[in-house]
Amino acid sequence: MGLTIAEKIIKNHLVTGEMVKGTDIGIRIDQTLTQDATGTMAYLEFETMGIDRVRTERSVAYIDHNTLQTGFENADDHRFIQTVCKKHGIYFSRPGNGICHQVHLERFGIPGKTLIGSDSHTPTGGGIGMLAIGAGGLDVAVAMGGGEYYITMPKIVKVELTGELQENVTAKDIILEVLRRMSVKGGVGKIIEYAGEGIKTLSVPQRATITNMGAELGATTSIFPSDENTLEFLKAQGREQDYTELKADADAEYDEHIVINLSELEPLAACPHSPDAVKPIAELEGMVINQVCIGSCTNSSYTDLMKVAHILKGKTVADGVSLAIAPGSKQVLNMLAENGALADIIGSGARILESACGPCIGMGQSPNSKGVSLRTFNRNFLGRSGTKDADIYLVSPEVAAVSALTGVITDPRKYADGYKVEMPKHFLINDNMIIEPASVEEMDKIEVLRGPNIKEFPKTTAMAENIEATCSLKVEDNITTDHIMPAGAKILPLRSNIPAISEYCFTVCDTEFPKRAKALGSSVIVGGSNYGQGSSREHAALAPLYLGVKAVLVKSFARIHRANLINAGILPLEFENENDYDNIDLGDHLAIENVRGQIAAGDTIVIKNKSKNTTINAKCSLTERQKAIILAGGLLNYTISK
Ligand code: MIC
Ligand code: SF4
Repeated sequence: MGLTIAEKIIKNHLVTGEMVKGTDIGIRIDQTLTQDATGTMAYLEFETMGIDRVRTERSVAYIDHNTLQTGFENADDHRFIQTVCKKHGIYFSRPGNGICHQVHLERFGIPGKTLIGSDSHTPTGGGIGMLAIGAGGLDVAVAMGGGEYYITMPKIVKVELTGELQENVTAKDIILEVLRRMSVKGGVGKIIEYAGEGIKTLSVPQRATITNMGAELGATTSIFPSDENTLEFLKAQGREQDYTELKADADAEYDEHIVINLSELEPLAACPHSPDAVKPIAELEGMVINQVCIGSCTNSSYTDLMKVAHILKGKTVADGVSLAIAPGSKQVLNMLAENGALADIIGSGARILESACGPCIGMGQSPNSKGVSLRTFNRNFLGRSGTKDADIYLVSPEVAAVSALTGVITDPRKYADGYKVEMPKHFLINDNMIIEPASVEEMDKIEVLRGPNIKEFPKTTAMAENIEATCSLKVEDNITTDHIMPAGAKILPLRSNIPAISEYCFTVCDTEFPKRAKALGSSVIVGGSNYGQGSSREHAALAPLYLGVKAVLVKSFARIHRANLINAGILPLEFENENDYDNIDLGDHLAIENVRGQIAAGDTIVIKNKSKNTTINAKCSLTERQKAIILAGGLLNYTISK
């Protein structure tokens, strides 16, 4: 039987297990990336492991999230990461150099290699044919130390693209269509592989838009073949030597098959508050908007912004609209500056932001009360923009730019004029914002600088014999990590301070939660399906850990968050019978007797609801390794003990 692209890469990197779907495998990791909001913790964890120098082919740390410096915290964290990198063999991308995924694609991504990153949009690398997976910081720390990365061997979905996009219908509309069809949980346990004649019409940046937002499907990752377009991109980045061809075998077998005819696609938008609430722009046309934001790791490439500049040239942003634009990288911004496109953007009245995540993670540009904001980003979860009652629509740069001019949601096909952005033959290459690590001889001389905001990784203890706990929170389906551990300009600076950041845990849903959980001392969170979707932030597990949460009992989990709970030593439980969700209420007293024995014995954990005098069975399908991690009180304890 032939292999798919993902299977070929996995086969080449397989260390533990066999490529049998649904079973656990350990793969060798060639490259890692971190960003600053998850990186501080990841490097603290790396330091705790006591390894001198990273054992990957390439590890890069980016500063792109926490760039709004309203106090000493973020600058201190940047300095900490910079010095850790210098000492331990990690490349450091300075603030201003751009968003991790965009820069990694431009300067480091290599087809056929494995990459894990402490950011859920790491699958952006799939656009260049990498097996690129988002993970918790601790998993990335372990991979930097040369450890394998464990995943459940995913099913493979073939998304076959036929036809060709009409003018002003874009790669963003392709991924929105996939989201419309598959939903935010449709990708769990799956890799999405793109194939078909239509992919030949898509450049690497367009493919990266698609694989980037594949994170919103809950998928393990998404991947495109590496072909002539990949070669063209790598050549233009001066990295022709990194090219290898990658394609699926003709007789490769897939678990699902979806066909999308690009010629029939129309401009789409994801409506509030979920990336899969997709509607045609035609249905939303005429809606008055207050803000437009263009940028993020989904849509901030050179080609995206050249198109935006073309649309804005000689025009003025509508009276009632604030247009903010954050180019994805210094390379993009520099090229726009050199060729004059930046002048066209500025001339229209757009507000130019630095090359960073910015408004995508609520770092500035929160919309007005009840504001309508069109964003080229990938997530529109409630409150993420910083304004809880704002409505965020996720759209393509084309929809965003034309709507910024008209002041209402507008179908960009009306603005079609035949203009096509040419892929540059040579991108502007200047890696002066990437600092190389110290040599092996010099590394001992480097002092790691820590600011007062940096607190230690919370210490965990081995799992107790019994759990006695109270239900401290009951939440619905599709809870995101933005609910569990909100981000934004006020909270993000506390990412390296678990005691302080824990005060905000779940406050989007229930402002009393942190106080209540702490007072209870030992508690359980109950939730619905797809619990923990969204980001890779391990803080969504570390803050509950700090607040005394011992287990999370839900209908189903999102992949990265479940892994983060296990890494933190919190027991991830799923109702065997989903109706039991109704049999637990806030404040119920729960008991799991002989929990260590139950975990070791098998898949079912019996929970006694002492308040209702009932018994609930929960699934706890852990691999032997995961059992050992949970029993040890988390991955860090487990790794150190090994
Ligand atoms: C996000 O887009 O939600 C983030 C912010 O990039 C997160 C990482 C984080 O919370 O630091 C992610 O996607 O993993
Ligand atoms: Fe940054 Fe937004 Fe991309 Fe997350 S999704 S990495 S916050 S740009």
